[in-house]
Amino acid sequence: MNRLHFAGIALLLLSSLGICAQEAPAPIAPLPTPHQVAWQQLETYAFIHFGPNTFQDREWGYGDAPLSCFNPSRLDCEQWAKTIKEAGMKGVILTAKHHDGFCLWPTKYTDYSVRNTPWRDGKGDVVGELAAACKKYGLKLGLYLSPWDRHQAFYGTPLYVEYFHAQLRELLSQYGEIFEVWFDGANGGDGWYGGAKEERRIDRRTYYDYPRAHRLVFELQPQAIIFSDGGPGCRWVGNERGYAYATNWSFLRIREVYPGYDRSDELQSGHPDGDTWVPSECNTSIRPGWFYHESEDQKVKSVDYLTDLYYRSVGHNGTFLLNFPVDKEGLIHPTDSAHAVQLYQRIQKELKDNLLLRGSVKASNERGKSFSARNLTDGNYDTYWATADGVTAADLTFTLAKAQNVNRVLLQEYIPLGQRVRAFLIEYRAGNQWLPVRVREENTTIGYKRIVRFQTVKTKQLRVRILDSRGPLCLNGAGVFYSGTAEEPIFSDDTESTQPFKTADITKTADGAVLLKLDRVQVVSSFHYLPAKTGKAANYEIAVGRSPQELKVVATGEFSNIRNNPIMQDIYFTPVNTQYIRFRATRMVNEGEPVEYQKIGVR
Ligand code: FUL
Repeated sequence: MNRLHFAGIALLLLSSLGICAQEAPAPIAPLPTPHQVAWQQLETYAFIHFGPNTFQDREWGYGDAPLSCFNPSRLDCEQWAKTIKEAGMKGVILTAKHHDGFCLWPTKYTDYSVRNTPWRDGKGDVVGELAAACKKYGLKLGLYLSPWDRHQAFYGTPLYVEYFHAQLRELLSQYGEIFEVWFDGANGGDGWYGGAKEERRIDRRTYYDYPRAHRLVFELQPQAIIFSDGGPGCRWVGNERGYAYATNWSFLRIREVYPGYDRSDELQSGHPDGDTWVPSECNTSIRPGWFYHESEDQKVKSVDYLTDLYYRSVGHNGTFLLNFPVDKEGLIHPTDSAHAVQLYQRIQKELKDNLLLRGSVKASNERGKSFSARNLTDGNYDTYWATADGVTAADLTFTLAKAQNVNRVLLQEYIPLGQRVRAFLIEYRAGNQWLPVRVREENTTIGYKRIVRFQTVKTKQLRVRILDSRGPLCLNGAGVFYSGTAEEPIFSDDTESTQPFKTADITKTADGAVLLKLDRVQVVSSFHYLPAKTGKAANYEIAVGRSPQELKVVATGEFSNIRNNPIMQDIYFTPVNTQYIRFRATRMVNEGEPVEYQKIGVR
């Protein structure tokens, strides 16, 4: 008997027994690779930013930091790994090379690396030490290799591209398995460039020869997910605040997106009509900056705030990449590690008890026995509830063991068959009627995981009404929870200090600078600027004086990374007695725009 015959007879037998051996629903493209599914299941992992910037109090090193500055006194990658593990995270991505070009591993290809620093007499290797710590603690390792390099004299020439690829090969062959390779899209143009100190423009789409770099990754580390604005493995979520929009498709029209994509807003919800599976990764730092600054020791994101981000990243069909700015000693700061571990405990507590495990789930449509709604709570990733072909809307009714407080619903689509759901609604039973639960966000997509928070209701029944989908429904997980508190904390996006600014009249000068006039001469020691959506300053000059005609420059510099991370910019200078403060943008992120601000002031 050949295989086909056997299958036919088996089917006949099963259907005569009343067990309809239904076929699985046809997949709907775009589809993830098995590596992308495994990557998405990691859910949370850590980022580490560390390098000369740590010692020079900078976010974007110019590429000229002396090698002697890199000398952490107690660097301990096991301390990082332990913290990350205790925070429930599954891996860590390290800035092997940031934009300043300094290499945290003893690369063959430049002198500008750990090899020529006083740290461990030049015998250290941060990448190697972290790889060993990850192995010991069961974490995955990922690496960030900045394409933009403000150090190398030959940046901008074809030689640099060879250099970049050679370093990539080195990193991918020396440190064991790599789960993610991070290609950053930022490029501010100017740099040290071997002393040339000039602005260099490259074509971000073509210069680095990404297709070749990708082939190298596929060859040496086939499981590695390649991050960039447009993937191909996973995409930037379009902000550095750590969240995706509630509506979040794991697709992109991949040919349109390139590193430094200017419609980054679209990355927050993906392209519903995208042709390629490129899921979102939500990255943010536990502090305002990516690198360590002592001045931010009091600005570590609170556990409440981080919890909110978890729900808006993992709970919005993304992964959560949380950065720890390792400090000058070479350690994760105790406040940062405490908050990260408490975040984990908090999530564990809020989503500990799936009330459905003591209740029941009924579906208004089932494709057949093997696709029953029971699969939603069996804990098996690969069994799922599915509806019959042509059925793209259905209700799931959840009955709990007793009436009780609830305020979270978790849903998971079986993404190996594609992302499908376009709209749903959650209702609860109140007496004889079904009422909608009160949510703060739209209920549209589900994807790998969607966690809906709503105002606490006491009920015995809930109903998820899936209203629209790209095909038959395929869901492999569902949960109902009570977070433990009926109160929803209130969140704001700002982590800046709430200390008031000095009262000032603010005007613009004829040449476009911003002039602040205080009511009298007084001591001023800092300037603060929260950029607006457009008109972002890239470089600044601050001048002070007792009259607008006689101003003296007290600070100049760069607002590193302001394009992607438009947070409050704080500039501190030697305190001066002054009445006038002039802020001039000496360079704009988008050339030609007048400078604009949301908030501006001095203290
Ligand atoms: C950005 C960079 O410019 C920042 O410095 C940081 O590395 C962040 C994660 O990505 O684009």
